Amino acid sequence: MRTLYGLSYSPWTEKARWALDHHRVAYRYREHLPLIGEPLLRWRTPRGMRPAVPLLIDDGEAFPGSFTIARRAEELGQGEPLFSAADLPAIQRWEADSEQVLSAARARVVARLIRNPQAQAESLPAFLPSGLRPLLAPTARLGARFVARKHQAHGDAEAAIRDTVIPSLERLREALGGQPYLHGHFSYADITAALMLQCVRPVDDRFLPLGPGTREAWSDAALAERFADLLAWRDGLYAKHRRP
Ligand SMILES: N[C@@H](CCC(=O)N[C@@H](CS)C(=O)NCC(=O)O)C(=O)O
Repeated sequence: MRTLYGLSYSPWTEKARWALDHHRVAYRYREHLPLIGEPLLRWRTPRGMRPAVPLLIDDGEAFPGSFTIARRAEELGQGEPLFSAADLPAIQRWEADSEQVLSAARARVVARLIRNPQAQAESLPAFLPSGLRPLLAPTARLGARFVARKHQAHGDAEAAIRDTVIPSLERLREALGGQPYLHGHFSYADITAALMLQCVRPVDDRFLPLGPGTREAWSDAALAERFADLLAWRDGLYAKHRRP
C-alpha cells in the first residue's frame, strides 16, 4: 500500500496531503517521530537526499518532499489538474516563496516550542497515555532542538519573519488582487501559497487539528491583523477545495 510519512502539524505534510486528497489518491498515513524516527527516515530516503518528511513510498519508489509528492498525485489521480504546463513556472516561484517562508516560520516555531511545555506535550506520539505526557514533554523539547539543528533553524527568527515572510505575503496580496485564485483557476500555486499563512494563523481545526499550545506557537497576532484579507482568502480556499 502506498504510504505517506509525515508530521501531522507540518504545513509541508499538509501540502502533500491536500494534493493527494484533491486527486483522490489512496494512501495510508504514518506519523514520523523527529529524532527517534531519524534512522528509519534515513533508511527510507533515497541516497544523496536530505531525510525529511513528507515522504511518499509508492510501489517501492520514494517520492521525497511535498512538491514531488503533489506531482506524483497528479500523475496517479483524478480530478482537475493542479499543475497545468502554462502555470508551471509561476507555480515554481510560489513554491520557492512558500519554502522560504515556512523555513523562517520553523525557526520561530521550534524556538517557541522549546519554551512551551504544553506544545511539547502535544507533539508527543498519540499512543502515550495522557498522565505521562507532562512528564515526557522534555523529550519533545529534545526533538525540537534536533529539528532546529538538522534544518539549521537558528539565527534571528524575528528578523527572518520581517525580511522573508512579510514581503512574500505582500507579493501574494498583490498577485491575488482580490481574486479567488492566483492563476484564474485552482492550482498548486494556491495550495503552496495558502500554506504560507499557517505561520500567521493556522487554518481551522476542522482541516488541520492542532492542540492549543501548538496553535499558539504557530500564530502571530500582528501579522494576522495586517493580513486579515489573505487569511479570509485562505479560509475560503479551504472551504471550497480541501477534501477531507
Ligand atoms: N522541501 C521539503 C521540506 C520538508 C521539511 O523541511 N520537513 C521538515 C518539517 S519540520 C521535517 O522533516 N522535519 C522533521 C525531521 O527532519 O525529522 C518539502 O517541501 O517537503
